[in-house]
Amino acid sequence: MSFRYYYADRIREKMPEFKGTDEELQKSIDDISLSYNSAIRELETRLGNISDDFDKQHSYMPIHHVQSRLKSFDSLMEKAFRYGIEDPINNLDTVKREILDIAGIRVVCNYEEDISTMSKLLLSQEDIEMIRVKDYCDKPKESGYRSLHVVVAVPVYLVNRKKMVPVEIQFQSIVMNAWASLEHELRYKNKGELSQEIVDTLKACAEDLHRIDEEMSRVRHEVLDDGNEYSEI
Ligand code: 0O2
Repeated sequence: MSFRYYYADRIREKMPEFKGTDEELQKSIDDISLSYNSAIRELETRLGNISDDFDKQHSYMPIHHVQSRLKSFDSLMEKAFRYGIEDPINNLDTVKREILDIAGIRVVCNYEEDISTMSKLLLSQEDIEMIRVKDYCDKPKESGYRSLHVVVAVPVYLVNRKKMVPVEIQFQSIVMNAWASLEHELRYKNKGELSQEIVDTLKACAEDLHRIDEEMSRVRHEVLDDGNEYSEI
């Protein structure tokens, strides 16, 4: 996992409108880094534990790999403006309340069916609160993007307090992740702008890949039916 910390002097340079002292700014942003990085670590541990236990019981690991990130401060402020939060640097409590993907985890599963297995197992933990679900597997985005987005609040225990911290978890299959990574890279390289022809081609690729995802899953079941003991939970 990669921890990211925010630095008051760098933020102050870009956002001189912050009304407090450098120490006050550092204190608020330290609080964000600490809480959200801890929440990411907590969830990564839980996902690892579930995956290990699942492997023990079924000789199969549904998770291929996990990526995580703390949103960059620039991108957090840009999103806050987009959400209509006025003067976000001086209203960090509102930013924390409204922006739910400050901490993000991407759980890349082998097959599409593993997405529901893993998300259900995680959400069945009694101290995890579900805040929001966006199912782009069932209803892909206009671009062709597929993924299950779940925002949860996870308890984080600090020196003398417990905080519930929101984290956005994106559950994807390897195939969904391959498309999203390449499409993101192409869009980013082109500063967010792609011609309609390219957009249409990428959407067609997403649909082709979805068929491949389903076919791989079908093949998997054929192989499993041939004697492997694993059965779905
Ligand atoms: P990053 O770098 O991943 O953080 P928003 O659209 O951000 O105003 P919301 O509700 O967060 O509001 O959006 P959504 O669509 O539920 O989730 C946004 C995230 O999903 C994006 O994060 C991407 O990671 C991913 N995503 C959504 N649509 C697409 C898509 O068409 N292509 C790809 N490759 N990824 C997508 P950010 O914030 O863009 O960036």
